[in-house]
Amino acid sequence: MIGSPRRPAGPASRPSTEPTRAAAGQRRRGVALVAAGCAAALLLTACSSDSGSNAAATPAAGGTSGAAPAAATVAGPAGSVAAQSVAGSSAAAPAGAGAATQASATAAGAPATVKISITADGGCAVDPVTVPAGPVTFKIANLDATAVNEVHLMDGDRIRGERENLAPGFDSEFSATLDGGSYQIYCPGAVTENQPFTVTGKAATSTGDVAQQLQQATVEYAGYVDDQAGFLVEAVAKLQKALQGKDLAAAQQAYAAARPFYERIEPVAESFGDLDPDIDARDGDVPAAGWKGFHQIEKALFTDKKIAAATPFIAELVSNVAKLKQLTAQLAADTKAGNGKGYKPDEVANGAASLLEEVQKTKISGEEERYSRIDLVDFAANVEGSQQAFAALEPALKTIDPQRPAPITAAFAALNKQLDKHADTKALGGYQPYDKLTQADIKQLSDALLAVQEPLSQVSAKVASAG
Ligand SMILES: [Cu+2]
Repeated sequence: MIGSPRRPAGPASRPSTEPTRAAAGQRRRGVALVAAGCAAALLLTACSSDSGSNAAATPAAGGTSGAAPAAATVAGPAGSVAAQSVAGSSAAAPAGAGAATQASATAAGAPATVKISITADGGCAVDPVTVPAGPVTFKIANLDATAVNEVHLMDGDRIRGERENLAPGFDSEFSATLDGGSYQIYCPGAVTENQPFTVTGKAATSTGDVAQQLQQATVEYAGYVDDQAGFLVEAVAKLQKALQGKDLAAAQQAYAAARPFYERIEPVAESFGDLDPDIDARDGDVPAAGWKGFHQIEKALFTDKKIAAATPFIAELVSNVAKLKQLTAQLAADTKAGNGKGYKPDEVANGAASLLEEVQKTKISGEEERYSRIDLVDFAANVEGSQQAFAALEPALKTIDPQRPAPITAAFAALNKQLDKHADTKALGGYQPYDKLTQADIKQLSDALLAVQEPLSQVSAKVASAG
């Protein structure tokens, strides 16, 4: 969370009478949704919410497919400019178009379907690897793999859609509207982690209209945020389960596994009144009696080393992340509907900048994860969230000011390179513990961070004056 002093958590509520629409078409497994009525604009409006709950459906395992991991032909134009993406669960899941054949012959207007099968031998088979431009539904089945449990559709550095935490025996899907070009299917941990994926033809000719591109950026970012909130709900459910057991190391793992999903979208949570401090306050941020959430659990698991000390806090965390998911789903639906209650382009830009401020304030100083020392996990997650917000805006930025995006992209790459130096697959959360870094390491990270912050901070002004 962002360091104190905290902004006033005003309950300036913006009541919504609309039912949530984002749950429609969702096939996320075991996601508890809380019905709450509140649509707030990112970073500008705070709102309170109340809850009632209902659980989402849990679809069963997907069917097998004898998918062929063929080498793709990279036929599309390079440097694809994607238009009209609606990544993630906020997109209504279209009915599957049966057989996934090469070139996915579909009836006019029907979405192409791509099957991705994850198997225990490290396979991540994509079928077909070429589809025509337009709406595409990716149906992902984890048949029996424990080492590979996520799939990302990458457009350069941009995550156009993804599914994480896909346990063996489960399936899921996401949809995106793709323009012609070269993409990658990224399956971390698979024998072949990156596979080319080609989209032929053109989905929609971009008019170059800045307002439309900016609107598109908000829809894309809203989908990203809503996806992360969904993953957070799943990861916190796993943490709850671990806290019902006796395995301290497993509980610590579950804690570390849940953190990135929150840290990637933290500015959004901060726009919802007390939700951020309730989920992510550190000791001293709030009056001691009201301190709850992740970091109470962190202290119990890493300092007290007692699962029992953590259990009193988990139920409320589960309920608060469910509230966050509900709010992000509503925001995604509003953004897509263009009803004026969704994200604004400058909010996306400000969110990107504020995630890096978050790094500067609480990660470089090493105070966020002071008991577990997984600060670099949060650091990397803040950077990813920032980069995704920037990437969503990039097509519009190119229209507004063609020279502007390239140095920011390069600075992000340099920062990620610094972070990669500290990646450690054996360490909790996948990064070296923060107390193992030298002063020189921290200085390098801080300098690389500043090199992104500087040009990125000018983006929101550009976006605001264009919009
Ligand atoms: Cu935080």
